[in-house]
Amino acid sequence: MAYQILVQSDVDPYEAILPLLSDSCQIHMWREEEPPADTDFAAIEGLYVYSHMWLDGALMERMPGLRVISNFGVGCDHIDLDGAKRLGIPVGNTPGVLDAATADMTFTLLMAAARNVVRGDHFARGPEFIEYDPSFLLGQEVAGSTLGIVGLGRIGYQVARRASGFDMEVIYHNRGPNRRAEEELGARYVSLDELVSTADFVTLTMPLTDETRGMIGRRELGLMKPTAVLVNAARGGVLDHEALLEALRERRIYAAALDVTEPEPLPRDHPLLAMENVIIMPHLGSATVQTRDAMARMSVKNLMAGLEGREVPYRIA
Ligand code: 8YV
Repeated sequence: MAYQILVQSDVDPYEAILPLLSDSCQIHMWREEEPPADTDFAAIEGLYVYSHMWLDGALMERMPGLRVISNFGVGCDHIDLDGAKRLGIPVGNTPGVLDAATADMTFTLLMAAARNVVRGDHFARGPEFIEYDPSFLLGQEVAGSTLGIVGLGRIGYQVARRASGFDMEVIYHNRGPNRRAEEELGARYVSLDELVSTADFVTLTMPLTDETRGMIGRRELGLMKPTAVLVNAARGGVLDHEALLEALRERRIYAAALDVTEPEPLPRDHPLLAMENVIIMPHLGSATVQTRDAMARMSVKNLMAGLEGREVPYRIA
C-alpha cells in the first residue's frame, strides 16, 4: 500500500524529486498557503517540504499519523521545529551536499561585488562604452585581504578554504570556535565587532535563528570599513535591509551582494533593487544540477526512512 504524503510547495518541485517517490507514495500537493480543503489530514503519514512556506506546529497536530517531515534544503527556519519536537515528529534536512555549491556562490558574489562584474557587464553592453578608460570602475583587491566569516559551520568552512587560495587572512565569528578551521586554515576567532570593523569582506553563512535574526544591523554596518563588501548567503532575516539600504546610499560600505533577502523576493518596487552598489540573486546558493540531484536523493532518503519506521539519517529535530 502506498504511503500518503503531502508535498508542501508553492512551485513545481525540482523534476528529480517526485519520480523518486511515485512508486511508494501517493502524493498530495499543497500549493497555497493553506493545505487543500479536501486533504484527509488523518491519513497523511509524511510531509515533504520543498519551498519556504511556513509550516506550523498547529498543522502538524492535525495529522495524528504524521511520522516524518523531510525538508529539501539545509535551512529549516520555515519549519516550526519546536512544534515538531513537541509532537515527536522527526525532521530531516540536507546538510553537507550543498556546502561546496553554496560556498562557490558566496565567493562568486564576493568577487563580483569587489570587481564590479555586474556593473561592468551592463556598462560594456551599453551605449556609453565607446572608449576604454583605465580609471573606470576600480574595485577592491581580493587577494591578500581579510575575510570575516559570520557563521563558520560546514558552508563557512568551505568559504574559508576558497579564501585560502586567494591568500586571504580569515577571521570568523560563531556560536563557538571551529577548531578544524583554525588548525587547517589558520582561521582566527574574533568578536562580531572586531570582525565587522577589521574585515575587508564580510560573508554571512549562519542559520537564521532567534539569536541571529537581525544580527547585522545599523551598528554592525556602521562599524564596517567604507571599502568593505558584505555578502549574505545565509537568510535575509539575519540582515537589517533598511540599515543596509542606508549604508549603501550613504556609501558607508563599498558594496553588498545578497543571495537571499527578506521578504524573498523583495517587492518589485523595493529601493534596494534600484541601487548600483548591490548585487541581488534569486537565492541561487545551492542551485547546480549536481547539488539539486544530491539534495533530492538525500531528502527522499529521509522521508522514506521516516515512513518505513527507520531512523531518519539526516535529522535536524
Ligand atoms: C535551497 C537553502 O535552495 O538549503 C538551504 O537552506 O537555502 C538552499 O540551498 C533551498 O532551501 C531549497 O528551497
